[in-house]
Amino acid sequence: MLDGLSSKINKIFQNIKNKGRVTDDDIKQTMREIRLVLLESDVNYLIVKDFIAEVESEVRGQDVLKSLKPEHIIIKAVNDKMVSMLSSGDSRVHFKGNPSIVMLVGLQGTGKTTTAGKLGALFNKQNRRTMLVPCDVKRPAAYEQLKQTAEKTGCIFFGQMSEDPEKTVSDAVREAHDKNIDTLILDTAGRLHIDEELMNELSILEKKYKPAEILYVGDSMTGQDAVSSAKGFKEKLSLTGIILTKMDGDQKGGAALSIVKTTGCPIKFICTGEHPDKIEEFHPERLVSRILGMGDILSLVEKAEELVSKEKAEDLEKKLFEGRFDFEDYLNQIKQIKKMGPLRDILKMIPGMGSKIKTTGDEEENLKKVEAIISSMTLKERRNPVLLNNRSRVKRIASGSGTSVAMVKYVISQHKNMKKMMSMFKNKGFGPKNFM
Ligand SMILES: Nc1nc2c(ncn2[C@@H]2O[C@H](COP(=O)(O)OP(=O)(O)OP(=O)(O)O)[C@@H](O)[C@H]2O)c(=O)[nH]1
Ligand SMILES: [Mg+2]
Repeated sequence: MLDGLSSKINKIFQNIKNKGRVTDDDIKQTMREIRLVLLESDVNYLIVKDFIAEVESEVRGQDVLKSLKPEHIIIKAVNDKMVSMLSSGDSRVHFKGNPSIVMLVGLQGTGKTTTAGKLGALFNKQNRRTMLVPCDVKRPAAYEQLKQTAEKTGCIFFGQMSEDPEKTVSDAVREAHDKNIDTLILDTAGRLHIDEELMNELSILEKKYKPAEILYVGDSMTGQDAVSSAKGFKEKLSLTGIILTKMDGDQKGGAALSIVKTTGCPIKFICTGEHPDKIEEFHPERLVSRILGMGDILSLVEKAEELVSKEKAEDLEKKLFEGRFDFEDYLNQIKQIKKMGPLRDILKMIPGMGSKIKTTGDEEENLKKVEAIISSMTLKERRNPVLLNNRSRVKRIASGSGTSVAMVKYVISQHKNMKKMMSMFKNKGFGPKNFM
């Protein structure tokens, strides 16, 4: 996500770091470079202008020329101003009304229908009962698409669509009352351009049903087009927030960085893929720390906490240091890592890694192979790796896991090395505490 922007900004920071003290010219040059990177990332030029002016005034106010660590002052100023550029009011969803109605609006193909399912699944996890309501009468296939989306995401689907969206919603509200459904997500029609007919249709729904949330769904890959159409929707409807989709593409970041300032609406969610769980609540400070290569340690910790209990982690640490870490533990670790999602997503969240690590997908493949190899060991072998100093066992594991003898030997030697390293630490008087 926003990798290009991230690596360019990091290069600028690295240049200042290498300088030590900075001169007035260095600051000017740095501001020019940041300006260029933002413009190249398709951020609106007026927003860039204000942003640079604010960062520069902040940096100079901190007496950056006398500082021994000027890069800290500059990074902090960029960080703070970017967070404020991405913040506007409250980015939580506010449910109100019975049922609470969440209306999704946006141009054609931006991801409304897909997002309706993702949001419904997310709301259901928060103990709500969500029904998806088809309000797109324009495109004949839209009904079926939403129906399938509902099935995929475990949402209830409202099947009695009428020719008139107003009647559809009124029937859906009645059904919600009958079936104890507390949340409706309206999947509205898209258009290639903003037009009267669509806006009238949406305005009528807004006036009549007063949705708790009207969320504009914008395709971040379209950059400034997403921003200008958001502005168009905002003029006709009381948008309460923005959802940016397709943040997984190699888009430049312009949409994310301009849309809040342009519309005055908070971004509430970002979507990073087609899969139903590729939706995240939006936290400006987290996105900025990802862009600035400081990692997203909070998201990482949250993810890890969901999966590993504290006791389990401590237990594992003890085993490692006492040299009792066998293949059974190894396998458990691999399973935990896989549960956290693709390896490259995890690596990016680690501070300092973001801009440096280019993952190729090989890691993922290797992890799968290692898992297959350990799975092909007997429980006895896993618990007692010494047994693996045996050619026929190694051969059996290689054919059982569909890998090679060399690969099996490699995994065994890696495990040995790890144990050796840990016992070295132990002998030098290190213990788990030194690493906390
Ligand atoms: N990569 C990626 N693709 C997405 C994301 N969200 C949606 N898509 C894809 O974008 C395409 C359009 O999505 P839809 O949900 O049909 O868009 P829509 O706004 O409902 O389109 P209309 O109903 O025609 O206006 C589909 O192929 C989706 O799979 C995302 O976050 N990442
Ligand atoms: Mg749709």
